[in-house]
Amino acid sequence: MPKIIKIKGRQVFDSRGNPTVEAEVYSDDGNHASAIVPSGVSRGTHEAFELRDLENKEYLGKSVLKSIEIVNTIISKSLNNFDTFDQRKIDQTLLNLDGTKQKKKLGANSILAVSIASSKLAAISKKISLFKYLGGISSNQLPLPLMNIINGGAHASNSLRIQEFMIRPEKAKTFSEAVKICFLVIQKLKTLLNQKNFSTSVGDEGGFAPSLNNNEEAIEFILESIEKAGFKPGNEVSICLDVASNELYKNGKYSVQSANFDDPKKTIDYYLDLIDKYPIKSIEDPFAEDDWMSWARFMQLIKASNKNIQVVGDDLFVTNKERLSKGIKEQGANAILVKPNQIGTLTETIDVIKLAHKNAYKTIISHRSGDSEDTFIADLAVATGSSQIKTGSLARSERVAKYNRLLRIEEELGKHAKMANI
Ligand code: 2PG
Ligand code: MG
Repeated sequence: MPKIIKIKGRQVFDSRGNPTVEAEVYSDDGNHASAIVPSGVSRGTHEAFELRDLENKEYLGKSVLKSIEIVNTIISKSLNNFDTFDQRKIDQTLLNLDGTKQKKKLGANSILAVSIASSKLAAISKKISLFKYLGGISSNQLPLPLMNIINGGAHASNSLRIQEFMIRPEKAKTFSEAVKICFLVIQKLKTLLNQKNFSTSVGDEGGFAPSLNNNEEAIEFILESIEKAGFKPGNEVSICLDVASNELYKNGKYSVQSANFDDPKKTIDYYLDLIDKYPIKSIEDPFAEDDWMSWARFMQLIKASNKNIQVVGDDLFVTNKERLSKGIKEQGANAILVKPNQIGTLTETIDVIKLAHKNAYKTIISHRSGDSEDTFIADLAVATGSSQIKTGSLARSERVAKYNRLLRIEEELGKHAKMANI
């Protein structure tokens, strides 16, 4: 069994130009592997702790040098001589070293970089692809992309209330076909925006960030793009939203429709209207992270409507098993967004996915708005048989890198590759 002999941390930069952690793990068989941790901006308060040097004025309080020091000293020393194939033991040791609920001592960024890099190293030592190492030889399902093609909310400097307007190719038979469908819709959207003199510069996740007046206008543009690209809205290409409503919540009210705050009942009615009017198949974070009552009420109405709508918990669940268990009990959603850095170790991430699948919840593996060239989540999606991946638009290399990795995985699987269906 190869053993860990050295771990090295370094500060690198993410797609927003902010410092982040990279860890490199070396084993005694001569191999090494690295991982870069992403960072979100619309963060849930229940997420694991991201350690930054708030007092370091040189980097405006954003550097991660303390975290790098932790990787290079405490973590490196504690994992020395560990079996690289024993991911659970590696992660458990990291958890024990930290000892706090939200990983406040070492920082989830220090821990996750090492956790992920160790798994990549193990795959290299075994000379197999990462997705096969993580998921076993039967991993052969490619996820449907939830492609974010118009950016709003905290991800763009326009005034769109909803954060992400996405498309999902419902019937793609291969991953390459799925990407091609999204490409065609995006190209049409670009033409339509240009024709109406809207900006086609992009936001943090690569989607266009035009200064549209309201959510409906963005949806109408996407609808027209789907049709003009030659696809049937809803049937072949559906619209999916991430409201990221934590950002739009104050004193028990939501400003999802406009800058005015409405009570949750009105917000629920607004979503039901949108679903009635448009081919929307998935809504993420329609309510705030602790507004369990609105989530449950909404789910009841969705069920009663007999419409097959995916209701996704992101800030609600924060990739945390306890929060997901509560959601399952209270019937607050039917899908979970999975972001490894919300929880901090690979083992915990995989355990959450298992719990979700056991309870018939869909899983969507997700990037963060501040991301990097690291493509780990593409392999994770295939390894865990997750039906969807959310990793931005077909723009900005840190987003496209994940799609390109999935195209390579599909090629490697050859005739054994199959496409997820919803
Ligand atoms: C989200 C994510 C990713 P952030 O809300 O789903 O799209 O955004 O990384 O900013 O939390
Ligand atoms: Mg979200």
